[in-house]
Amino acid sequence: MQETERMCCQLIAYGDYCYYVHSQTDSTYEQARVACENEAATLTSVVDADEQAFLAQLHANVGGTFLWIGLNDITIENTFVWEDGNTFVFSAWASSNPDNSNNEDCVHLSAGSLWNDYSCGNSIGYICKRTKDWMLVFKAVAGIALPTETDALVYDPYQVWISSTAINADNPAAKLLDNSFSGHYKNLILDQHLGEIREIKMGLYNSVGVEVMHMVFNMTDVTDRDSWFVKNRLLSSPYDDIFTEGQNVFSVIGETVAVRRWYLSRNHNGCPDDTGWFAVITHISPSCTWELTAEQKPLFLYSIRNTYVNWNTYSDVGKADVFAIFVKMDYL
Ligand SMILES: [Ca+2]
Ligand SMILES: [Ca+2]
Ligand SMILES: [Ca+2]
Repeated sequence: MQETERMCCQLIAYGDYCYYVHSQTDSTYEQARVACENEAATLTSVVDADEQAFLAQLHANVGGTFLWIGLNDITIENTFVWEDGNTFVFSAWASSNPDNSNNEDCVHLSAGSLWNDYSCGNSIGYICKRTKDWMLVFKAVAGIALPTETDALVYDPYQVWISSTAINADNPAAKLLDNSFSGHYKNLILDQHLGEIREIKMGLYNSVGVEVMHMVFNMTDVTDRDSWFVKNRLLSSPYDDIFTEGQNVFSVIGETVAVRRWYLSRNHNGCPDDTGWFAVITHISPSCTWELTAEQKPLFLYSIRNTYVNWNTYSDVGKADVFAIFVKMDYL
C-alpha cells in the first residue's frame, strides 16, 4: 500500500473504522470490490444516519463524484445486501430510487450523497472501509483429519498457514469461530500487509465459538510470517510463568519430527515428563500418548492452569475445537 493511503486512513478514521476514498479512478463495482479486498477492507457499508453524514462529508471533499458503496441486489432483485455482512436496515435513497432502470443492481453515492442504484458495469470511484479491531487471517478446526487423510492441508494447519494462496476465503461459513464448518481457513491479509500489522492474536475456541484462551504478540517490525511467536514479543497470555520458566521450543514451525506446531514447550524429558503451555498436534501416528494417539487430528492442546502443565496430566490439559489467528493493523 502507498504511504499516502496510510496517511489518508489517519485523516478519515471514524468510530472503529478507517475509510479509503478512491475518487481518482474508474472502476466497475466488481473491480472496486476486489480493490477493497486487496486493502484488507470491503466496499463500505452505511449502517446509520451518522455514518451517512460522515461519508457525505468525505464525498463532498472529493467534489461529489460518483462513488460505489458496498450495496447490491445482484442475487435477488430488490433484496439489497451489504458486502461486509451488515444487515440492510438503514437507507438513504435518492428520490425515485432504487428504480432498477435497465436492471441496475449496484449502489453508489449520487447527488447530495443520496443513493442511486446503477449498472454494476459502470466505471466510477469507490469507498473502502476497514475495521480497527481484530481481523481474522487464519482458522483451523480440530479433528477433521481422518486417520487415512493424506492431504497435509487438512491434517497440518501449518501447511494452510504457510500457503501462498487463500483457502476458503470467500466462504462466510469458514470464518465462523465454532466448529460447524469442517475445513481450515486462510486469507492473504497477513502476507500482503505484513508491514502494517501492529499486533497478532492467537485464540482458542470451543465448539460453539466461545474463546477459551488467547495470547497476543507484538508484530512491530516483524518481516516474515512466523517470527512473532517468541517470548520477547509476548504482550499478554493467561500464563504467569512464561517469563520465569525456560522453553525448549517456542516457535510456529515447532518440533518438526513430532510435527507439533505453534509449539510452546517447557521441556522434553521422555514423553511422561514433557511439559508446556500450548501445542498444535498434527501427526497421524504421534510418538507420545499425551498426543492422544486415537483421536483425529489436528488437536489444539493447552494448559488450563495459569502455568505450564505436564501434558500427561489430562485434567490440566484443555482441548480446543478451533484455533484462530487475528491481526490488528497499524493506524498510528
Ligand atoms: Ca437485477
Ligand atoms: Ca436491481
Ligand atoms: Ca437508479
